[in-house]
Amino acid sequence: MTTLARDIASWSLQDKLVTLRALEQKVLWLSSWMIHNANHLRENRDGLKVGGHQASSASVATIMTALYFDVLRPQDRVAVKPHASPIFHAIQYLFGKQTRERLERFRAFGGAQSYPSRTKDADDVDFSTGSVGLGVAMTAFASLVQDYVQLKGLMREGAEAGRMVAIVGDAELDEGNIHEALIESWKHDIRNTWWIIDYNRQSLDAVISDRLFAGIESQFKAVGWRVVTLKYGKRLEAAFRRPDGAALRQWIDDCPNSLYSALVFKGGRGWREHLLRDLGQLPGIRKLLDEHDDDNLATLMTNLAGHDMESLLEAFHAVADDQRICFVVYTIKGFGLPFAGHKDNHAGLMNPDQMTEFKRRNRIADGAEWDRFAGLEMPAAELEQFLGQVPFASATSRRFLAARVPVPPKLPLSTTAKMATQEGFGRILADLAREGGPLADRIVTTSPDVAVSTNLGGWVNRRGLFNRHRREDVFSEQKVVSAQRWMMSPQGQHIELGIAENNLFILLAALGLSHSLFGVRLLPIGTLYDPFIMRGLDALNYACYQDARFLLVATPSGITLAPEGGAHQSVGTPLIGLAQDGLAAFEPAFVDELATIMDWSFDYLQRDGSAPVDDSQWFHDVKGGSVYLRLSTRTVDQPERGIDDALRDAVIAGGYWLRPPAPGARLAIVYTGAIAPEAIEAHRQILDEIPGAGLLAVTSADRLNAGWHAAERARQAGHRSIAHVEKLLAPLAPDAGLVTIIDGHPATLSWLGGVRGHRVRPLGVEHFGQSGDLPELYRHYRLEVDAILDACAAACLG
Ligand SMILES: Cc1ncc(C[n+]2csc(CCOP(=O)(O)OP(=O)(O)O)c2C)c(N)n1
Ligand SMILES: [Mg+2]
Repeated sequence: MTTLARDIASWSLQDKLVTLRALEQKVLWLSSWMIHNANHLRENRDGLKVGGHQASSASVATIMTALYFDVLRPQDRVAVKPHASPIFHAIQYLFGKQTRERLERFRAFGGAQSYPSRTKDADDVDFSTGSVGLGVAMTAFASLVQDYVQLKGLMREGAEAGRMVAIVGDAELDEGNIHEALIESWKHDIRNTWWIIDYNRQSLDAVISDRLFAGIESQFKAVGWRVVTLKYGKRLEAAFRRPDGAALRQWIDDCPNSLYSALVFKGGRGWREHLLRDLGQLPGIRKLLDEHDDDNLATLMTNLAGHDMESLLEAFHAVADDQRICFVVYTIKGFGLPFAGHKDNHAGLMNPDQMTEFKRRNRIADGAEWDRFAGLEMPAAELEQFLGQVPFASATSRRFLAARVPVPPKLPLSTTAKMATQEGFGRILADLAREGGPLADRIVTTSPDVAVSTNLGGWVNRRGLFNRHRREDVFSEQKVVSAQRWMMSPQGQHIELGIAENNLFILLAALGLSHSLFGVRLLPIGTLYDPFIMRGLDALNYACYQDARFLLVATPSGITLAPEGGAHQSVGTPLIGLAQDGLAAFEPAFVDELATIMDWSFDYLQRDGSAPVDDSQWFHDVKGGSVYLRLSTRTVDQPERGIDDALRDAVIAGGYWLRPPAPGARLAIVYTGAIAPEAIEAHRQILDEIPGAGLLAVTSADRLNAGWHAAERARQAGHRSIAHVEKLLAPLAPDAGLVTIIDGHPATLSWLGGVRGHRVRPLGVEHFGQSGDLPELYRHYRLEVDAILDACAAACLG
């Protein structure tokens, strides 16, 4: 290449192609070497497999080179298929945004992550991936959120809408959550979304059935996606234009996936043998075979569009509109590596001999393995010049900081003497909607078809449904009386989803990252029935893993939903609340507690996840996180009281004495949530026999537990620290008994015995499935007053 102009905008296509091919070669080298180094050259102290996916990475080396070094703009956001993580890190390394040390420590502590991670990687991952399918859907919902903030005029001045791009493994399309998201993409008419399918026709175990893709293409089209299929590269296209080329095209089109893959692996001789046998009678084909030696024939026959830089650039740059697009890009798993096309190559690694050969082919000298430009034909200075002007890398930072939304010291609260926490939640939001203000304006609610039945109706009536397109509520236009007014517009603040809990959690992930992705702080609230958390649990975990911030309101819950049916009872969710990192779980019994918790949550959601934290501190209390409220439809008597600062702090720390124990008391009843009336009544009765017995209200087993662990860790590090739960239990006699009770798994509270060595009689639900009314169910599951009294007797007997 001649000396190039300084401004790459004026480069010819040919110069750009030469440069991009060089970078592609380097990206493939670095990704392969990174994995090789981790598996073969680094000390392995535990004998465990390190792994990494050389073949899956090679499959997208060309696509990702085209995207990152030419097509993408800084405002674009990408979900990279999980097992192409090495390619992503190699690209960032070439941009100077990833260190050599972290590449050397790929999959090691503190090194580049196995799968791209927003929170654990240092090189600007947009969307974490790992659990296949979730990152793909994330791009569609991120685009919806971009529309939400843009149409409300909240984006930064001059900010342009980005494209949300997913690089998708073809087997990811087997994940149901993708199809759930597709339906939502149609309903919300999502735009600016590209799903680029790495169609290597291989999954982990197998070669994919040939018939699959025809179906998938029609599915995309049915929900308004443009499907762009990129099958053959320029060389093959040229061969098809030669005499008898049409027959060659037909032959490849008809070639079963598994045969094509096998021939890719076998190489030139294999191709020749089959082509001679099937098309040898055609003079054009014979001529073509004569002109190509085995290596050239293999190169020609594997010239799929996904490995042809020119075809890819042409297709990506041809897009001039914002319609959602699915690119089906034909690729070869392991392209350019010795196990290309082999059906067992998913976890395959080049052995040291193969690596030596690969290194020789890449013209890399010993010691130059990590060099950014070693072995490339282009001068390093020209490559640097190019890299310095790549549009995607031009932004200094692609992560934004959004101003905090001020949270009032108290939320509006209009309680009645008897109320359920679910009803209280609905009222608080409806009051917020009516009173307005900055907090109300940044709340966005969403629900998978249970907005009304989780008491969001009042809020939605006032704030409306969000949609890019304005749609009147036909019932209201027709003057049909209804409690719900469902007007849709870009101003609306409720995003209605179909019944798909995966979508709920992935949308919450996208809404809950709006501050970082788009510089606009949103306070997302998602509602669903508590048992269906399990339906979307992986997606919930995914949202938390990315440090998205949202309030999850799950109601009704437990067996207390009673006649609504055994199938809807949730037993294990309190344990999910206890165990899920990044999610502070609460289960208030009373509405004033709920209001206190919600008020705190709006602040907690906005705490800075990147804030430094030391040994003396409680990790999530500093960094903030998301919040899960487990609520109930059971109406209970509300206490007449004001919540002062001390009570507020205790509710947030996880518990307070509703009836304080006498010093040295031998017994305490500890309850959580809607079972409060039984605990209160049992406590009243037990006072005759044990006058000093206490009644402990646990608003958050999760926060009590986390605070306890935090205090213990701080002490181990030499700091003075006493946990809230330790202070709470301090007045009790050392051999006191605790009777714990929750409408959920008893292990949620039974750990309290470990705090000071108290004996515990845990009550709760272990089996589920019966429906009935509350007295029947509480008797059946032994949550009624008598069961508590029996447990108290047992606890006192020791
Ligand atoms: C939810 C989930 N299930 C299983 C896996 C394990 N897994 C990782 S990659 C993969 C197959 C990927 O095939 P494909 O998407 O076609 O990618 P390719 O390796 O062909 O590029 C599987 C099953 C996973 N990461 N996530
Ligand atoms: Mg595949």
